[in-house]
Amino acid sequence: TPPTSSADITSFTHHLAASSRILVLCGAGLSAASGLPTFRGAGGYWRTHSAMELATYDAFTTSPDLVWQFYNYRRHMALRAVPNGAHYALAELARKKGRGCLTITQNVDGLSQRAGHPASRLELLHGGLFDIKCSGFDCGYEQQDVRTDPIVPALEIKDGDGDISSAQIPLREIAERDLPHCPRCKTGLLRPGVVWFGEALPEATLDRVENYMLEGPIDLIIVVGTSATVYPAAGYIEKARARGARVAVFNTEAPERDGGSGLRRGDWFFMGDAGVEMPRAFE
Ligand code: BJW
Repeated sequence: TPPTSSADITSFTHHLAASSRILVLCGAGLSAASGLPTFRGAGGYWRTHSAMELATYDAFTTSPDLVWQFYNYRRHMALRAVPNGAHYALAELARKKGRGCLTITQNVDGLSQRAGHPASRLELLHGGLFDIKCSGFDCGYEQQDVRTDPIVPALEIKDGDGDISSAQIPLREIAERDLPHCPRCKTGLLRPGVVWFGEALPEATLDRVENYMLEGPIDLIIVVGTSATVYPAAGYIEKARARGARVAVFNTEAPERDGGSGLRRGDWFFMGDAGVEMPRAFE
């Protein structure tokens, strides 16, 4: 697929300006320019484990210390990272369009919020890295925006530790009693407030997205930095098409032409780093 030509950019700019109801779907590629790894592809490994395999409830029950080291590392990296041009471009679009733009993100890193994206126009489909909740079945304890790093002393990443995401460095063994425990029930382990495979997405969030969809036709869906392989998130592309939307994709790689999430005639495709391409296309 050829990168978008300048004529395409002009047609996109016009459509963007004329659109009164926009949906934006974000994925890990949005934060790639901020130095945070994506899930699939070369960067999607943490030590010898695929990020996909660690982001599961099964992994947490069998190796809570491994999974906590993975999330503690990602919290640490996300706190040090800064938003890039794409986060800022989307935050500005959201402010400019007001109720005429809704951003739905699969990302948990908090970078859109830190770029000043209005919270009322941002839906977090997969939770947040800085939310914690009790993993005990009947406790229900949860807390938002806990930025303590490390989350408990045993998980501290010291400067001399090197790159602990690399399998070259021996992984510390951490006793279960030193992992984060629930302050309410005292027995349950705390877990990150993110949505793992097989878990339900937050219902109120899904409702708000659904309501926005049903309030009227959608003029445009902007799809940025996502492989569009995880549902229900990926399904919003087709839902928006069905509500009349044209599709603009920002990605370093061309989506497969599989009919589903693939490109169609009339779509825009901006190939390259979203951190560079989005500010340019939004000018
Ligand atoms: C760049 C770039 C640069 C790189 N610039 N671009 C329908 C059909 C089939 C299956 C299902 C279905 N509905 C549900 C399912 C099951 C399942 C699912 O989707 N499976 C599929 C794999 C087939 N879904 C679920 O289980 C969901 N739950 C659910 O449906 O519950 C139902 C239920 C109801 C009631 C009760 C109980 C249950 C939950 C899904 C949760 C996903 N969780 C994760 C982990 C989150 C926590 C964490 O961060 O650790 O979410 S998995 C992981 O994938 C993470 C991401 O948000 C998500 C999506 O990945 P993303 O963002 O697209 O990243 P990548 O790496 O895949 O792609 C990056 C892209 O960026 C690439 O395209 C690059 O080219 C590009 N890129 N650099 C621009 N610089």
